[in-house]
Amino acid sequence: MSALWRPAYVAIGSNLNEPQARVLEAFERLAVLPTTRSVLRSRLYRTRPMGPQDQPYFVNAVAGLLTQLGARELLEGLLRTEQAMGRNRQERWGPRVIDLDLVWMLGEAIDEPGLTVPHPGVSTRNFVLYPLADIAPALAIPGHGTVSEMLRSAGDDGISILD
Ligand code: A4P
Ligand code: MG
Repeated sequence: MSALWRPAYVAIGSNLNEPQARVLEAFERLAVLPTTRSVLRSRLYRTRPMGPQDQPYFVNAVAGLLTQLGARELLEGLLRTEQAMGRNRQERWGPRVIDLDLVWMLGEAIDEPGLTVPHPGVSTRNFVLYPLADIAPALAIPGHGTVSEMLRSAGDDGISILD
């Protein structure tokens, strides 16, 4: 018997090497992870960098997946995808070709070295909350309320819709 299909949300960010194309490529790659389907795609947003300001603006988006993978297996798939797309880790919060963060997964509350779910940045980062609100406005993060509520306090500073 196969495992349950569970919803999971993955935040996508890029600010190097044609970021808009990299985000679209990431959507495609997420859709072909093992035992995983891509169900929803947010709009794409142009966002001011959080962290060092001497780097290009980011393009951010969120993918809504259904997957039979566990959280750790999905994280491994995200890290492999980052590597396949040429990510090399350097400066914290520095520029990157692609960053894939597991934002939330049904039934998972994990706080371990190497994996925290829900992702701790989600409640304050408007570059995650705006795209997440496109596809999951009613999603509740324990201790923080719904995505719509978090969005109201995070505000829209430095963020615009890419057309
Ligand atoms: N890790 C732990 N939990 C998770 C999770 N839920 N999802 C671990 C994904 N990874 C998770 O990540 C370091 C390690 O986090 C991974 O190996 C994984 O085991 P990283 O992506 O290599 O490190 P980083 O990105 O340099 O640092 P950090 O603190 O994770 O940065 P963030 O939080 O990812 O932020 N500005 C804008 N406008 N848009 C952005 O997307 N992104 C960042 C990076 C900075 N500024 C930005 C944006
Ligand atoms: Mg990351």
